[in-house]
Amino acid sequence: MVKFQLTGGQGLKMAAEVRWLLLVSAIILAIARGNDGSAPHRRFEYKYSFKPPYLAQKDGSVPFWQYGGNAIASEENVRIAPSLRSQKGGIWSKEKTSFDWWEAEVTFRVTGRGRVGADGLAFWYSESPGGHDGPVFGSADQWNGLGVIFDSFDNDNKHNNPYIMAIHNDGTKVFDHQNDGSTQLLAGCLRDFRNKPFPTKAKIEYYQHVLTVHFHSGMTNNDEDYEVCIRAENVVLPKYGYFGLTAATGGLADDHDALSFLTTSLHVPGQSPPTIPLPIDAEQEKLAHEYEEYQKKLDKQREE
Ligand code: MAN
Ligand code: CA
Ligand code: CA
Repeated sequence: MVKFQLTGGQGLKMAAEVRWLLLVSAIILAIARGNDGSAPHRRFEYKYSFKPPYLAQKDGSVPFWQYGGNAIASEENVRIAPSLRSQKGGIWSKEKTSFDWWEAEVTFRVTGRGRVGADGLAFWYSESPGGHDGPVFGSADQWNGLGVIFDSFDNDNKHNNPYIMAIHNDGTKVFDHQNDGSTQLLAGCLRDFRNKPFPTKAKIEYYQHVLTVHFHSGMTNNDEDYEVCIRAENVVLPKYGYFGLTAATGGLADDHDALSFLTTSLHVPGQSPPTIPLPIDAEQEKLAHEYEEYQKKLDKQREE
C-alpha cells in the first residue's frame, strides 16, 4: 500500500495558509454584513404613529397628526373616507421626519356592501404634506416622494383591481387616474384587500434605498402571515418627509378606515446614532416631566 503523506513541515505550512484564508474571508464577510446584512437598530417613533385606545382625544384631535376633508377620527380608528359618493379625506404627520430609514406598519380596513367598491386608500411619504382634497386618492398631485396606493376600482377595465402599487414621484408626474397609474408604477401586486374577516395590514420599509412592501391579507389574525408585494432597489426618496394616509370615493364608495399607523426608524449598525442619549437620570426626568404634562392635559379634559 502506498501512503501519501506530507512531511511535517509542509503540513504545518498548509494549515497556516488555510487558517489565514479563513480569517481573511471571515473579515470580508463581516465587513459586507455591516453594510447590508446585519439587522438595523430599531426605534419606535411615537410622533409618526397613532393607535387605539384613545387614538383621537375627546376634542377629536389625533396627537402629532392633522386630518381634514371628510376624515373623522374616533378613539378606535380614523375613517379617512366614508362610503358616500365623492368623498376625500386625509391625515398627515405634523412633523417632518429626521431619520434616514424607516418602516411604517399600517393596519386598515376597506369595506363596502357592493361587489365593487371605490376608489381606494393611499399611504404617503412626501417632502410636503399632500392635504386632503387633492386628485390622487385625496392627496395632491405631482408629489415629491412615495405613494403606496391601494386602488380598489378598475378605471381602465383591465380586470386587475383591487391592486397595490408603489409610485415614486419626483414632483413631475401627474397621476393617471383613468388608467389606474398603470404606466407610472414602480412595482405592484394584485391583491384583494376589501371586506376581509380581519384587518388588512401593509408594512412599508425603506432601508438603504431598498423599498419593500409586505401585505397581510386579513384572512387570519396571525402576524406571521405577511407576504412580499413589492421589492425595489435603488429607490431615492427625499431625505426627510411627512407621512400621510388619504382616501377617496367617486361614483362608487367604500369605507376606508385606518386602525393604526406605527412608524419605526431604522438605523444602520455602527453608523452615527440617532441622538446622543441622555444620561439615564436626565432621560428619566424628561420622561417624568412629559408624563406630568400629559396627565395635566387629561385632567383638564376630564374637567371639561
Ligand atoms: C366615477 C368617477 C371615477 C371613479 C369611479 C368609481 O366613474 O367618479 O373617477 O373612479 O366613479 O368611484
Ligand atoms: Ca382606480
Ligand atoms: Ca385597472
